[in-house]
Amino acid sequence: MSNRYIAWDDTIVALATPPGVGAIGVIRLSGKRSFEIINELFPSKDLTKQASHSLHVGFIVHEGKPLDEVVLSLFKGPRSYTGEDVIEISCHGSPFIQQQVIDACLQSGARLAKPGEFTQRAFLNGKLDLSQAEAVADLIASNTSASHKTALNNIRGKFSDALKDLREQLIKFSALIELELDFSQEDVEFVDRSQLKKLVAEAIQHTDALVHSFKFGNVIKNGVSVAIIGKPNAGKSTLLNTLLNEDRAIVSDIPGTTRDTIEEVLNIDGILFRLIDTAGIRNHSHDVIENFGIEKSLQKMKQADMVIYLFDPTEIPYDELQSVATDMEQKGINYLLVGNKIDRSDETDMRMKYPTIDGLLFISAKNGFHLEVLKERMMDLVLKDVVSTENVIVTNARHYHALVQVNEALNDVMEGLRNKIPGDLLALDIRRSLQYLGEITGEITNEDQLDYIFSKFCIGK
Ligand SMILES: Nc1nc2c(ncn2[C@@H]2O[C@H](COP(=O)(O)OP(=O)(O)OP(=O)(O)O)[C@@H](O)[C@H]2O)c(=O)[nH]1
Ligand SMILES: [Mg+2]
Repeated sequence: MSNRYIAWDDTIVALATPPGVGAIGVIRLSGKRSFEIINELFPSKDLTKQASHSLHVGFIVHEGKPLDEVVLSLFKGPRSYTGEDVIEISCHGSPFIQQQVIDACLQSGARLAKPGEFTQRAFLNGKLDLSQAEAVADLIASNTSASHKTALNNIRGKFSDALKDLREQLIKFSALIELELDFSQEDVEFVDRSQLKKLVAEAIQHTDALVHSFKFGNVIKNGVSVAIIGKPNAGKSTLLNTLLNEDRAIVSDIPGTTRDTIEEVLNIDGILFRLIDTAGIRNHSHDVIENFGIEKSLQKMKQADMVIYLFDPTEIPYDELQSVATDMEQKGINYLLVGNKIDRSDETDMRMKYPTIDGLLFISAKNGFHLEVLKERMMDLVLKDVVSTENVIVTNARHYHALVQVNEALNDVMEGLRNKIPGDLLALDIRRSLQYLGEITGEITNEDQLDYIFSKFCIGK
């Protein structure tokens, strides 16, 4: 963490809580003149004489008019979120009062904060690294317990720690190479190449794991789309309703009931599954609308992260199910084969009907039998190819792309080591990987990139 703290000339102000009516609203100021500005509006006490990290109750008074009774929280820099002098004003939760307090601050010399400007200042003052700052944005946007947890982990710096370890590995490597370059005249190769190889192999493994975790990170952030596919009357809409615990889709014994796709979200253990009920697929239908629906079902099947193929085992012969499985396998689809309406037949008999098809699951969508097992299977499918790196998960696309570059550069180093290329060329690739790594934590970032990243925050953060 840096010891130099910058205090910007501009003192910024913004509402830190969501706009609208609430019990309280918090207005935040940060900058050189925070104390001076609020002191003018807060007649009860001289704030410049109060201790940092203290609370004060009193009225905000502007042009002789009391606006609201508030609680002030004082934070003197550098012991504050941004590293500057910060004051948080907790006022009553009416948008009208909040606007008046903000206006009073503006008239007294503050200016409105740009999106993410508080966090940007915190970053520039070394309070957070860039990946942590971005985690603040993720945390604010997170809507499941799983995404909340990863965002929190990232703020606590788990991700930065993982990157730091990686960086140390690379610096160690580059130091060894530079050492060899220094002595290159003497024509001795005293740096043990096998040791270098081991270092790079470790670093590659490290980045591989982080890169893989993005797939899961993305799942946590954006959810998993699950298309429920099958023939008319298989019970797809019934399954959707039972999973959601509500009568969302129309169910009837008339084949072809569902004409258009229906999407609803289901939260299983903190992961959002976007369930998509589709029109039943049959080979021949003379109904134009139904055909249109079927077309859409096939499209959804291709786009979904996961497909539940629901079938009535009393109606689907062995060969047909086998060819459905083969077809999805070939298309590279993640699928579950689920036999429905098992309340009407015998599970053992049905299993015997499909002797060589693995991973079959039998449920009753209508009475909820084995639905918990189905949910577990859905979860397993999500977690299938996740390589967990001590819970460090990459959720940010920018980090992911930079890590992919780091990985590529490292593979070039490895290739170079195998081909016994000279040390100065190896050093080049190593520097390239360090460069990309630095872009994640913000050690190496240009101003445009910074502005772009922080502009995606909302105002007041
Ligand atoms: N016995 C039994 N009947 C079921 C079960 N699940 C669904 N059904 C019945 O099967 C019929 C068709 O159910 P739907 O959920 O409408 O089937 P669907 O697959 O959505 O059909 P389409 O929208 O026409 O493609 C209805 O009469 C349901 O009550 C089950 O687990 N057991
Ligand atoms: Mg239906």
